[in-house]
Amino acid sequence: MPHWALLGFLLLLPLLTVAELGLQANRTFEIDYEGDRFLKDGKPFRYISGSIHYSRIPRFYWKDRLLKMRMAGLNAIQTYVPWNFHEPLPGLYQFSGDQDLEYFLQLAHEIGLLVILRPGPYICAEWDMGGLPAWLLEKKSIVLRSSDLDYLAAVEKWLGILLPKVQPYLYQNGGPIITVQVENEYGSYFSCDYNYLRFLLNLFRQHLGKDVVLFSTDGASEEYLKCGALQGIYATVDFGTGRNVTEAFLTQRMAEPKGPLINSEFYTGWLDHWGEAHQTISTEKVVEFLIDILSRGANVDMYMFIGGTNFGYWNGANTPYAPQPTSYDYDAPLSEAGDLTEKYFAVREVIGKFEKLPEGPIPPSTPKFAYGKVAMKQVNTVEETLDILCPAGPINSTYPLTFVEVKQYFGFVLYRTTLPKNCSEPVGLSSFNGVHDRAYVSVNGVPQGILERNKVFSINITGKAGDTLDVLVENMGRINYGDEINDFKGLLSNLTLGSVILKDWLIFPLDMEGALQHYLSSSAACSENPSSSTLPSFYVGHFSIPSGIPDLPQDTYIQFSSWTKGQVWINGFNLGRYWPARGPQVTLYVPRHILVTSAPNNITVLELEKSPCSFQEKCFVEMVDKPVLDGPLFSSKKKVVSSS
Ligand code: NDJ
Repeated sequence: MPHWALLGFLLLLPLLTVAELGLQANRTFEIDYEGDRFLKDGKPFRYISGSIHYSRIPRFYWKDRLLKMRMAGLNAIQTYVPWNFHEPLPGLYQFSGDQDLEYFLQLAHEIGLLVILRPGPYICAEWDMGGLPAWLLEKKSIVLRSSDLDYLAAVEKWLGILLPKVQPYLYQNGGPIITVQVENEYGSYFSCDYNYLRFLLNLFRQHLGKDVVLFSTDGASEEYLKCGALQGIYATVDFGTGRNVTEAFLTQRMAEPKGPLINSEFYTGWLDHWGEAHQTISTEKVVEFLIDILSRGANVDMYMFIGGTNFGYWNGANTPYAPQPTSYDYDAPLSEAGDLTEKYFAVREVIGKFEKLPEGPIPPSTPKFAYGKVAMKQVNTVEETLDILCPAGPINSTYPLTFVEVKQYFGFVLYRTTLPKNCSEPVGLSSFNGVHDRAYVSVNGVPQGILERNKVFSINITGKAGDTLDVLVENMGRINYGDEINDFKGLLSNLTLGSVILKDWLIFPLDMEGALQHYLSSSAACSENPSSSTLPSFYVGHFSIPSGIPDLPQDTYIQFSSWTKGQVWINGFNLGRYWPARGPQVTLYVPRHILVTSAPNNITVLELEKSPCSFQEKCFVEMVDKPVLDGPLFSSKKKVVSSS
């Protein structure tokens, strides 16, 4: 049986139970300070790892991606655990399906990959609020990532759930986890609170025992290590192709004069923002630096080896406020969709110079299928759907409340009031930059314009006294890096009309998934009198998987030519945000496991600005077989960035 087939066969076997993992004794993984290396079962060991975030890949594809990583010659993977992915509400824990961390760890183990686990609690990662749950902000003045007592209490409770789950998967206990990171780039954060790090260290030791190697990661400069490194936690650094490798490792040596050299994040690509050119790093640079790092006997994790997708609302943002798009392709060796790239083969070849590569074929890229154009119909505006979107009815408040105050953490909230005076001539509606993050404004169902955080603070509106003013506010993703991670959403300050403060709001927290169920279960009759295609509205379309073509359904990409900005679901699965009008991302990845062959597939689109649909024209989305992450608004091809 070829090696590849054997791997497949092994994967069909029931995965090891926690108890069985525990039976494998006498396994050790430790730091050899004298030898500047790790020892695994007493023998010198160096890891060549790749980052994969299970939260960005559907469970359906975990095995495929992990096998490709193993076949690249990696002996380890590195992954974050995003707290907010597992505890969406205080005390509500989710660890099944796409959130089944233990299954992911077992798979890695079966495939022969060790695991470097990064449970945070803060992770950064271009992930909403760096993985911290937004409900922490219910205490308005909370100092996150510090010894703030409420923060510590929440962390203690969470890690008390998480760490006992991963403890059986430690290498010493028969599992794949060789090292565990404490916090993430803590030295980049303002609070510099050693008591907080000591608190975490104690918690990790209490739950994971004394033997596991705990480490920290910081940018490779003395300044970062000052607040990020702590005695008892092994200090590592991260750097990309913009750095001098010797100098970068010397900074690690300032904190750790002896022990293994480790680059915990060697950047194979870089992150994107809406409205900026797609970032790439050339294969040549990656190869040159990887050879340099490995030649020194250093340990390395390639960040990312596969980036995956910010499905739903999971993207984060940088400052000044710049949200990241849905794709987290990262220009990594495996594409967002798990395809083998030129970079993959080049990296594999480099690894092959240092380690024996596993034998057998590499799993192929998954085929993509262009299902073609799908006709879309406007069904209702958001305003027309309020009964379904907000069945409990609105909250009354003299002044606007934030998302957290109405316990809506993601998506959209509609703020409604009436105009206190006639505005027959245009009057300024001003937000004082209190709109987080984007507000779609209408008066009596007539679109007036868009307010946007850090960009558009005021628009002119017209209407009559007593008219309904609707302000639909979108949360575009919370800041994940830097000192402003307490990122409240909604209307954070009053809106004024001319010099008058607007009061007496009706606040509708919107349950989009509820509306989805409605559009999935009903035949979604079009509204009798479809309103303007420039009001935030739902659109629905259906497509069937062609019969007679083998191996369908296959993965695809959904393209929004002439659409502007919104959110899209297929068969109820929230694929994420589209915004071709700002770019650079133009298509969204559609994994095949969400498609069905037994019935037409339902596409529901929430277009927030302007759709191409009108009474006369037909409008479409299109299912294509190639991704476009570097849209036409940005001409620069293959821009090489220097990362820290
Ligand atoms: O540890 C961080 C990781 O989670 C380090 N990074 C990564 C970039 O992908 C990722 O967030 C940094 N991000 S330093 C900040 C970038 C600011 C533009």
